[in-house]
Amino acid sequence: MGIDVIWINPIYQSPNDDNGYDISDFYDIMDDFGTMADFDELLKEVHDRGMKIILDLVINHTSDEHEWFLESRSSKDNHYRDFYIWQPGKPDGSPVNNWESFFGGSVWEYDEQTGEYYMHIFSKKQPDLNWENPRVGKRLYEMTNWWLEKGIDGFRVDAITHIKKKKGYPDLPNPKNRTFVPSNSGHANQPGIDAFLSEFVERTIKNYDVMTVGEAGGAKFEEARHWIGEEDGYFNMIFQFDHLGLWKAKDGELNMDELKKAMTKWQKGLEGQGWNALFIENHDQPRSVSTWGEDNAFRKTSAKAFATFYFFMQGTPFIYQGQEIGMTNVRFDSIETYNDTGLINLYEHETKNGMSYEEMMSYIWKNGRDNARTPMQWSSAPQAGFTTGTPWFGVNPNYPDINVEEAVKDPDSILNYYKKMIKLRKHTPALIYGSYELIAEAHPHVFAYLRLYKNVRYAVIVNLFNAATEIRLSDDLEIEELLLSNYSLIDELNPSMQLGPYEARVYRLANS
Ligand code: TEU
Repeated sequence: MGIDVIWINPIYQSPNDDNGYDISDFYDIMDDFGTMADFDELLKEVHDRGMKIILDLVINHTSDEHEWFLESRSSKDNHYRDFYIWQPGKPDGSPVNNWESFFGGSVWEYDEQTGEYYMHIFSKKQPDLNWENPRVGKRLYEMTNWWLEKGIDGFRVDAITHIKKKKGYPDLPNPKNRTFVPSNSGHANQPGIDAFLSEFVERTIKNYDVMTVGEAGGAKFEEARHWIGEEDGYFNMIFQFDHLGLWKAKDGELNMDELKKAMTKWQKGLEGQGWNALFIENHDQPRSVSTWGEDNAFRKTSAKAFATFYFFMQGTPFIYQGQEIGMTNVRFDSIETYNDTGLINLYEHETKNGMSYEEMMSYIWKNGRDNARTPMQWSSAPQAGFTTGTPWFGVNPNYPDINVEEAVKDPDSILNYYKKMIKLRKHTPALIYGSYELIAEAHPHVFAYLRLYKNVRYAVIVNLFNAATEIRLSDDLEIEELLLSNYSLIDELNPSMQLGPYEARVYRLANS
């Protein structure tokens, strides 16, 4: 495709309660994925091709099957007890506070053995590490450096905004009188997190020439410089989530106003200060073509439109596997078929509280993380060519039509469009280094921006809706050349443009 870096989701030893984000041995590879020798070979082969590999670094929690936790839970005076967050319950024996886990229910799990609760902001098989204990940090630095010494090229740092918890674990305001309340304000981006982060960075990644991207849910834009400042930020980039979910607004319609605001805020705000991580999909989100775009008649066109929209902004674009062939959401009939521990907890909780099976399944079909986790569709062979055995999770039944083999052959495919985008970006300094300027700000359907570098100018113009529309470029923007489009027959150089549904164009403009 022309990509430079591969980010692999966790492949460490894990009982796989949360797709490998529950690590039981940081120094070993999960059996399903092979051995350390296989990993070393992969690393070498990737490097031989001039590419790089970054791994997930999961240091907010471990698996409950990690030896530290096995020791920790064994007795109150064990050397590892304070590696995790243990608290007695309330006097009536109920959980320590009203914080709700991301995956449903309390963040506290009672442990018979020692009669105390441990904290887990994700599944109960993912106990949170106690970063207040300096010995935890030491062991994590050691492990991180071990991987860096091996020669990997960096990390995507998981859930890193959550490592500091609010002191004393107080109950959170609960105006709706729920059993548990969403608990971000107890553990996302808490004061004091900076001390943990600076030491971590000082002792590990700062000493290596690597690339890092922090998953920073809850990080405030105003504090972006701490996170990713060019000079002394913790990471090179962060994943922020301001733009996600905006397709849920207004009866499922895209909220253009908010989208323009969210993207532009980060684009303008980081200019000259730091670098954005650009993405519209990952393993925690439903498929973009099904949510932001349209996955039937306009699947190809809308996938390309949303690709164009984010790909030419300032920052490093990430592509999630399958996005490049327009893989779609999936509808499995039965909850039994699903895998995501968060979804299954939610299903149990909501159906117990009276939500109907149909309502629940349509929620899952639309929002579930498993939408993005069906096996990669390589070909029209059984199981989409992913395996000759039984795959770990159901294949999307649309694989005979949507697969890599097909996409490679079709000059008009989404895959070939991505290749063109990558090539164009790589060869156009303005699309890498240029500043960003939103244009047609008030247009309800078109997302348009300029990239400006020295006196060179480019315009990216995308109709993000399923209806034709028009737009007129202002007179000072003189079109010179159409560089890319997802439509074939267009009037190339007219400043008054008729745009078809999901039509996208990239132009080079006359120099300013
Ligand atoms: O996701 C973390 C996560 O869900 C939060 O950081 C959230 O996105 C954010 O706070 C929104 O406010 C990561 C992984 O991507 C996910 O797959 C794992 O399940 C999770 O961590 C636990 O390791």
